[in-house]
Order: sequence, then C-alpha cells, then structure tokens
Amino acid sequence: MSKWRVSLIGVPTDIGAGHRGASMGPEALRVAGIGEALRERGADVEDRGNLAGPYNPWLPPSDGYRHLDEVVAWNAAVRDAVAAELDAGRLPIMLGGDHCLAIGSIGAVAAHCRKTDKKLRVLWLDAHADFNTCAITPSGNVHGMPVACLCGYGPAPLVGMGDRTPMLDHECVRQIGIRSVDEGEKRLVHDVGLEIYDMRYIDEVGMRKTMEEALEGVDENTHVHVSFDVDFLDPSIAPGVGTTVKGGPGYREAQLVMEMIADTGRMASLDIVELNPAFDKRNRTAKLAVDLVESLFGKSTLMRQRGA
Ligand code: 4U7
Ligand code: MN
Ligand code: MN
Ligand code: MN
Repeated sequence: MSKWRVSLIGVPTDIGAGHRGASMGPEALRVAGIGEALRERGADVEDRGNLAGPYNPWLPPSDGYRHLDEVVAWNAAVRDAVAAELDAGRLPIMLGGDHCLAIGSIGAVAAHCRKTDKKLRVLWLDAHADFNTCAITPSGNVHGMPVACLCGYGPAPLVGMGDRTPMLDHECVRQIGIRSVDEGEKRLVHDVGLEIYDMRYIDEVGMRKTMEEALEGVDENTHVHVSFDVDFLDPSIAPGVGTTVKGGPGYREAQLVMEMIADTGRMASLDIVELNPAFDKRNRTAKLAVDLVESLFGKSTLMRQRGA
C-alpha cells in the first residue's frame, strides 16, 4: 500500500478575497502537475474534482463582511468534503481558492482530531496573520479572518460551523512568515497569545531554529495540518498572488520549511491557497507551489547523513 492516500479537492472560489482570480487556482495547480508529482512521490492520488458553491457577486462589505452567506456556503462544502476524506483515512489537499476555505477545512480537521483522540498542530504559512474581525478589518474580506473565526472570534454562522465553538484552540497554531498584520489585528493576536514566528524572528534566529520550535511537541499521536498561503513566499519568486508582501522567505528557506515538516512524517492534511493565476507569469507560482509540495511529501536534496 502507498505511504500516502491523497485526495485532491478543488475549491474554485475567490469569495473571501480582495481580488478576483484565486478561483482559477485549482486548475493552475493541476496544470502545473500536482497530481503527477504526488504519484511520483509514491502517493495513491484521487482527484475529486472541484467543489461547487455560489458565484462571486463582487459586492462591497455589509455589516463588516463581504459575501458572508456565500463564504458560509463554500465552507460548508469544504468542511463536509474534508470530513469525508479523513473518515476514509485519506489525506485531503485543498486546491484553493482563497484562504477563507481554511475555516471549513481546519474546522473539519479539528473535529476529526477530537473524535480520534489526536493532538492537532496547525502550521499557518502566510505573510498575514488572518486574525481580523468585522470590528477591526480594513477590508471586510473574510480571507483575512479565518484564524480568528476558527478560534471563536467572528460571526455566528462561521464560528458555529464545527462540532464546537471555538473549533480550534489557539494553542494548536504556529504562524510562520508573518510580515503584514493590521493595527487592530496586532492587538487582538497579542491579547489572544497566538504563537507567531514573524519575519523579524526568522531573520534573527534563522529558519531552522524557527521550525524546530514550531514543530516542538509533535509526536506520533499528532495530526499536522499545513495551511500554505502562497503569499508566504517572497514575491520575487511567487508573483502569482493577490496580496504580495515583500520580505518573505526565499526558495531555499521555503524548501527547508517543507523538508522539516516532511521529516516529522505527521502531515495529515494540507491547504494550498491564494494562488492567483491572473497575477502569475506563465504559471511559475503554481509550479513553485508544486515543487514545494513535493518537498512536503519527502522529496529532498539531502546527501549528508546527519549525526545524531
Ligand atoms: B490572506 C488584510 F488589510 N489583512 O484583512 C485584510 F492587509 O489570506 C489582508 O492572508 C488579508 O491572503 C490577506 O484584508 C488574507 C489587509
Ligand atoms: Mn485520521
Ligand atoms: Mn492567508
Ligand atoms: Mn496571506
């Protein structure tokens, strides 16, 4: 039997985003060869096709949220699809789609962990903390709010999507690569005590030490969920996103992140989000995302045996 039984789930939506186009992400990832790359790694891969949900009406925010009803509908579909794959013992990979989909995917993952008595570690790779609420958001875009919603801060129809509220204990989360946090959001993440390895920290201590800390405590009973917002990467290597922020991890640093996660052998679900082909150049950001996912699944250039 293969080491990994993977299910690809396309989530073709930009319902939570500030730019149109992340809805084209799933197909761009397929065109970049994500299925073939995973099979090459030895995974048994099922592509479930795309989930369906409401069309993007492209309206301004109302009561602090843009497209709240549509965001709920998409996330209900994501939650149910992820729950079904986890119940079947498979490793779901969300092909996003904007980052609001993490409410449904991580909501389902957290419920599955409670049901199966697993510890959960969420690795949130992003330029942004995604911890806004309607009171503090500068945009009303729900892709800037998923971590807050998961931790219980947000509108009732979103915070109540899981098996309990909050769906996620903030202690499970490690954010890596953060370099753009809004003023009110900064206060809230401090009050909550979210563990954030921002770029300043990574510059000072290095990516290796950062990842050792972020992975500390992961053991054989831990489900590691990776939520990979492609804008985590430096825009010089990953232009194909709606919200670029300069000063992100470069190619080798990003590879090290993925390799160290792979070394744990505990990754059991993954979101790939915010890829926006409308901003990309010849699909290079999608290809880079696939390259990094190969590393998440154990592809490595490591030649030297490391001493114990
Ligand atoms: B992403 C922002 F104001 N913080 O809330 C907001 F800067 O999923 C951006 O990380 C959110 O890409 C980015 O709109 C959301 C903004
Ligand atoms: Mn399981
Ligand atoms: Mn994000
Ligand atoms: Mn982001």
